[in-house]
Amino acid sequence: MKEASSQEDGAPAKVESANSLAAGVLRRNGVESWTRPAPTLYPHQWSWDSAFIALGLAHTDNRRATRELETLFASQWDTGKVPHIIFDPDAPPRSYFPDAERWNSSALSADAPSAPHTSGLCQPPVHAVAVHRIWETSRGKDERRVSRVREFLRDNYPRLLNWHRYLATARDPEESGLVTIYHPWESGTDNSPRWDKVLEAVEVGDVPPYSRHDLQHVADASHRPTDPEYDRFLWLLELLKRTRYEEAEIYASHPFLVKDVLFSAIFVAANEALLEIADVVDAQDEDRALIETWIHRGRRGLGECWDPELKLCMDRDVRTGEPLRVRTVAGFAPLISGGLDPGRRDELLETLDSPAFSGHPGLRWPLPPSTSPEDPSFHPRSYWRGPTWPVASWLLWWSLLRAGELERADHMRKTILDQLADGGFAEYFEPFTGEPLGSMEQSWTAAVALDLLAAENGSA
Ligand code: 2M8
Repeated sequence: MKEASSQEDGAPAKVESANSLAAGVLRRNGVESWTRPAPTLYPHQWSWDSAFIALGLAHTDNRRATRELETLFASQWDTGKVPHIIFDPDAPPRSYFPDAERWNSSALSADAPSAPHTSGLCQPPVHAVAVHRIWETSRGKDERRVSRVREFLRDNYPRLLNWHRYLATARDPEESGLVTIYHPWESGTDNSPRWDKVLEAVEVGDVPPYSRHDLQHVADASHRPTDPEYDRFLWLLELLKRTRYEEAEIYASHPFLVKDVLFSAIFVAANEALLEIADVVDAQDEDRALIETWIHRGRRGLGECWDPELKLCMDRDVRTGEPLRVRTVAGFAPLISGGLDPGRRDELLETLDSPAFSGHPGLRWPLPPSTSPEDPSFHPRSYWRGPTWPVASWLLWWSLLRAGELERADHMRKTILDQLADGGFAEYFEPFTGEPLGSMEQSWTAAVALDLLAAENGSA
């Protein structure tokens, strides 16, 4: 993606060409009404990938953006849960594991859709943010487009509200403002050291035999989670199946129950977007009051997870009540949830700029690695244990913008685009060498590039 460099300002041709490169990735990964996260590594529809994809498509193909989310929400469970994977029945056999058969969700739970099959987990709720972006990009366009998008908002508002209600109730029976996850896959940061302590305490039982397909699609197995990590992931899945994906039973018996601060912060930001969508569709006042409660509760909950020594926010083990003290990009959660007092905001920015994150002198690009290079668990090539993820950088850029930190945000936007100009639309990057890792044509990387490029044009 050499042409995407933003270093030289006022180069509309470069932006144009970067745009078409990013749009090309999404086109190639597209399957009828939705988009694969990556051509071979991830051949099904993933929940938060689709939200980011729709957010990017909002700038290039508004209709496809709405279809992406409609396809996803068509598989929403009766509980309101939006499943983390929707399995494509036409994907090549043995192309991804665990597959639909292993999840067996429609046979086990009356709440699951019968077709297409889905996983039994969920992922961070970026969806309302994407829907809001679709609305924003339609404004000022021709009246037919605006009314089509308004219609889309009307149709999907109840689905979004149900999804958020599920998270605020089933996933937070304590009303703490923090969302409980049942599996590292729900966090989206699968093998992050955030989960090490809780996973270590899980006694792995008899995992039915399996073979991993993910390792066939990456250049080096060390980029992906390890086999012992996979055994634990698969064991947790077996335990969830034993409960038939029943929320109350999971809460009573499951060994992995964690208050995830990144998930919770995205939930707050998504509730802010939902509040604006509620205005567009003239939702009832009770809805607005409810969404506002979730926002306040979330910010309060995140405030209680603050670690004054590390100057970051920490996840919490629900079963022990203990904070999980690891320095990762998730610690910037309060920046994402917004509404900070200036003191807390400054502390977070200080941590962001420090050698523990973007200020580390060895970094190829001054962008926050997924795990701090100063944390003992840091690994520069292993998935969420150290590499820089453009999608995580996007989240921080967007949060800086919302916090009114315009100069910083602009600098970060340019840096992300320079990283992509150098290494392409990879899934993640080695933070010191800048080497692209994982999948080389990752949809959400291309999608966030489209959003960043649109901001360059002043249209985001
Ligand atoms: C990764 O997760 C999947 C399992 O859900 C995997 O490793 O096989 C994560 O990066 C996750 O955040 C992402 O949604 C998914 C697809 O891109 O891949």
